[in-house]
Amino acid sequence: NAQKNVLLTGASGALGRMLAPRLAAAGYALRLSDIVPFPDPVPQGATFVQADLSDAQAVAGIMDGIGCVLHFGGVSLEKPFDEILAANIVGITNLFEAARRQKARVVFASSNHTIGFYERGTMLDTDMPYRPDGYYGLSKAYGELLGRMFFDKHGVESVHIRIGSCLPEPVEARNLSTWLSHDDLFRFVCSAVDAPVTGHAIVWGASANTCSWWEADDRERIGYAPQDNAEDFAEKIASIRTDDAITERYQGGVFCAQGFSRDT
Ligand code: 15L
Repeated sequence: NAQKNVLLTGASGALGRMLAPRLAAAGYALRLSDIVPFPDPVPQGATFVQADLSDAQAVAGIMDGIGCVLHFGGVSLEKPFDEILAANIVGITNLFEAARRQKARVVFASSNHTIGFYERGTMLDTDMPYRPDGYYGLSKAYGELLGRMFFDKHGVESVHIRIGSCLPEPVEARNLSTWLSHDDLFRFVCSAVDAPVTGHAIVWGASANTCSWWEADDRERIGYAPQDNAEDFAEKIASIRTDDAITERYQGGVFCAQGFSRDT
């Protein structure tokens, strides 16, 4: 694993803190970055650099010498557009510009909120039209399309993981279809770093869930095979639902209901 220097943005977030020690222990030459300090002891062999993704010069700095960036930084929830614009849209644009100069691969923590307005139970392939459920989901769709353009125009490789719900354990009925275990995310991220060739790839970031809504994607190119299954927790969670009709109707759940004003 020593051949590529790996940068993890968003290292201080929930998934960053889970991935950082595992990546370091697996032997990756690891640089961590976030807009806020790293709250845990920095794993042995890793370094931490504080940086704001909306600052192009700072992003160029943290990308110096990097062969693959795991982009988990930015805003992870629905927020007013100006916050999404700076952290997610300007942020990932700065990152791809730096990746082009470095000839680095980008692995992007995209989201199911790119397709949140498909109804639950509708089976989806990753090449179906985007149906973002807010500015957050729209910013993730922008990231995926930015990757498409940077590959077609500049040959920059990127792997976009459309993460469902990455939690230690599934906690509600929706997670029977959306759960991604921590182990499966870690395995996936390693495959995305190590794969010899990826081109521009979009993959569902979900475990091998019996009740999945998500089908064809580019996983064969990455060599990704999830091993966990939310069904193992069905007894505990199958009856845990909200009492909101919009939340329960759509794949994106509560993100769809936030600020919803269409006459249905
Ligand atoms: C996301 O994109 C969020 O970052 C995360 O907090 C969860 O809400 C997840 O989606 C989900 O849809 O469960």
